[in-house]
Amino acid sequence: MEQTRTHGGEKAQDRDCARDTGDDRGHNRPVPRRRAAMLAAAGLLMFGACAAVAGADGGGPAWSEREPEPHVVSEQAEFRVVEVVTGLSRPWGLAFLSEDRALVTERSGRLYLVEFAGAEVKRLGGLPQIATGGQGGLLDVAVDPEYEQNGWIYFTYSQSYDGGTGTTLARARLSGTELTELEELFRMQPPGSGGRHFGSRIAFLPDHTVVISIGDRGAQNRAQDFQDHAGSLVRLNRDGSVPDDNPFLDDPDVLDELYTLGNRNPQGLVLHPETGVLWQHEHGPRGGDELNIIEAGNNYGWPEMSQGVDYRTGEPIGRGTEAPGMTQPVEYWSPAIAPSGMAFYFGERFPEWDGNLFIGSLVDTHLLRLEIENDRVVHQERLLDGVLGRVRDVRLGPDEALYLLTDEASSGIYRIEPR
Ligand SMILES: [Ca+2]
Repeated sequence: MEQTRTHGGEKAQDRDCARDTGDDRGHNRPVPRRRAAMLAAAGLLMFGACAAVAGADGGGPAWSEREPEPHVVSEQAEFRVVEVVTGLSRPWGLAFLSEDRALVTERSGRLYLVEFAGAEVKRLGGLPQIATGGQGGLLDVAVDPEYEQNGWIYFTYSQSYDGGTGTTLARARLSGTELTELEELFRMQPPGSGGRHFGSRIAFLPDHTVVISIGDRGAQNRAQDFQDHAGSLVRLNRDGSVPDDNPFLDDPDVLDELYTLGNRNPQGLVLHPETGVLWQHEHGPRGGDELNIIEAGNNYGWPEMSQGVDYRTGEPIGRGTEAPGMTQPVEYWSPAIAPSGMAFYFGERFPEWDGNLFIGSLVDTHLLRLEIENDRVVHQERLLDGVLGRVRDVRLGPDEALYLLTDEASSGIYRIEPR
């Protein structure tokens, strides 16, 4: 059963990840300890197993009101965790359409509408052909900044074309439980082989252009090949055309869509709601996971430089930890945390957390809280360490609560709210 495979063994090096976990890195620990203890104590291990089977065979997710962690006392805030939806199989992205409706993707290629008011989860139809396998599948989902006027929903996925597999951005509108007016906006060129490093998050800049992150597809030198979309951020107009102020338009050696260069495998991308600055994180090799502040046209160094080292040899990457003309991360993590998902918290429900940045950790199964001053990380706190499992996505809800997706065979949507 998939769960056995997921939890098996030591942290997988990510060159092995497609085989070991179907994802970037496996668990550091066999099973999240407190989660296992909690499930056992609540007599819910059987429930969890059944939910996983239901998710895997198409039974799908179900509403839940369980409180896996009813009272957490942390450095700044007391909160509880409510499992809103259970039985998702490896969800990847979460996006709110309104106060009480959200979309959630499963990497398996399923898209669901979550209706909070009616406590319902509905599977949506009308998706394009998606190439699942390895780290690929249906990935991020995002809602147009002017959704109430135009109804557009954006999503990224891996797709087979031109003899390989690549990351694609598409949009569609929602009519009942069907996607309609599907438009493919962008596909990376060239595609790649294997199932690794597709990226991919979606964010909108203040001018409503869209930025997506694309991994190096497991071929590191592609990130410094500027005739190649792999290993970069790409910026587009919402209809897929190239904005007339993209940073490399006047450079014949660089593809017009490229917004940044030298990114390894970014799975976190979020706009700071007050400064309008784009923040990004990406997986490093062995160590060297990075938090970056994005500036148009910058080269973030992979694989010319990294704070991590070569998986196999333990030797420095490229020129080592710095290289001329390349941008250093704001923060890095060695050993790796395998970051995924990211949200700034601004809201009244957790005034203590105002302006903090929250990042999910896959390999260390926690939610990281970062305090930031003058664009530097000044303090870090691990929340829910080992409690829920691999954290795949983090979003700020319209209700000013934080929402998490876990990345397990039986996963959930979790709401963090004041106790
Ligand atoms: Ca870098």
